[in-house]
Amino acid sequence: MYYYGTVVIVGRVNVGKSTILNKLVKKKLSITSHKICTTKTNIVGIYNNSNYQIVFIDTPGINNKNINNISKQYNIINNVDIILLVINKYWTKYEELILNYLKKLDKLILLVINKIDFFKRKSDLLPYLSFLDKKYNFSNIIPICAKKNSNTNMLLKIIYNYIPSGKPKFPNYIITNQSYKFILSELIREKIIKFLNKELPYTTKVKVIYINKLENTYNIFAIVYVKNNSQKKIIIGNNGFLIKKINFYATKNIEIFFNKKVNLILSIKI
Ligand SMILES: Nc1nc2c(ncn2[C@@H]2O[C@H](COP(=O)(O)OP(=O)(O)OP(=O)(O)O)[C@@H](O)[C@H]2O)c(=O)[nH]1
Ligand SMILES: [Mg+2]
Repeated sequence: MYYYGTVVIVGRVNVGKSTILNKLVKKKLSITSHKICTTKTNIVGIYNNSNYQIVFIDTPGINNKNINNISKQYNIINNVDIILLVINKYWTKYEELILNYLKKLDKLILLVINKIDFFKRKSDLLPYLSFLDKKYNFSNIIPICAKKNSNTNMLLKIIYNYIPSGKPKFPNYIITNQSYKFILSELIREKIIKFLNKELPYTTKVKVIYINKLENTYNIFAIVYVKNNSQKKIIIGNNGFLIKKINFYATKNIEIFFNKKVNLILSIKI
C-alpha cells in the first residue's frame, strides 16, 4: 500500500512554519529567522519513505500587510489534502481571521501549537487547549517545539493518518521543486537578514549565477543586489567585515546542504 498527499503549512508570521518544514523533511530548504516576513514565496519540501510521499508547502506568514489578500495568498490550498495551521502561545486577531478563511474551504485542518517551550509548565497548556478545542473541530491539535525537534516526529506520524492512498508523483531523490540556485540564494539571504538591520534585508536580492561542481569543491558565484551606494557600503562593512561574515556563515549552510566543501564568491551590485 502506498500513500501520497499534499500538506500546506499556514499561519501568522514568525510562528515557526519554515522551521517545521525543515524538521519534517529533515533538510534545510526554507530559511528561518527571528525577524518577521522571512519566507517570501511558497517553498516545497518532499518527504519520502518506503510507504509515503508527502509534499509539504511552506507559505509566507500572514500579518497586516497581506491579511486583506488572504484568498490570493492561499489559493494553493484548493489543491492540497491537509492544512497544518501553525500557531504559538498567542491566539491573535490574525489566527481568528486565518481560521475564518480556512473554515470555508472544507479541508482537514491539523492545528500545531509550536514553541511550547514558551509554556513554563505543561499544565499551563491545558486552558489553551480547551480554548482552542472550542474554536473549531480540528482533526487534531498537536503541541510541538520545532526548534528543539521535540514532538516533530510525532507530528509526522499523525500526519500519516490523514494522507490518502495513492502513487508517488516524484522520484524519491527529489526533495523540492526549487532549483539549487534558488535554494542557495535563500541560504545567502538568510544570513543577510541575520546580520543586517531595518529595511535592508528586505530590499536586498540575491541571485546565484553559477554552481560549478568540481570533485572536491563546489565553486559558487552569487550577486547581491542592493538599491544604492549607501546600502552597498553598509553591506560591505568596515574593511569588508560584514560581507565576509555573511559569506562565512552562508558557506557553512551551503556546505551542510551539499555535504561538500564550498567556495562562495559574493559580488555586490547596485
Ligand atoms: N523558542 C522557540 N523558537 C522557535 C521554535 N520554532 C521556531 N522558532 C524560532 O522562531 C523564529 C521564526 O521561525 P520561522 O520558522 O522563520 O517562522 P515562520 O513562521 O516561517 O516565519 P515567516 O516566514 O516570517 O512567516 C526563528 O527564530 C525560529 O528559530 C520553537 O519551538 N521554540
Ligand atoms: Mg517562514
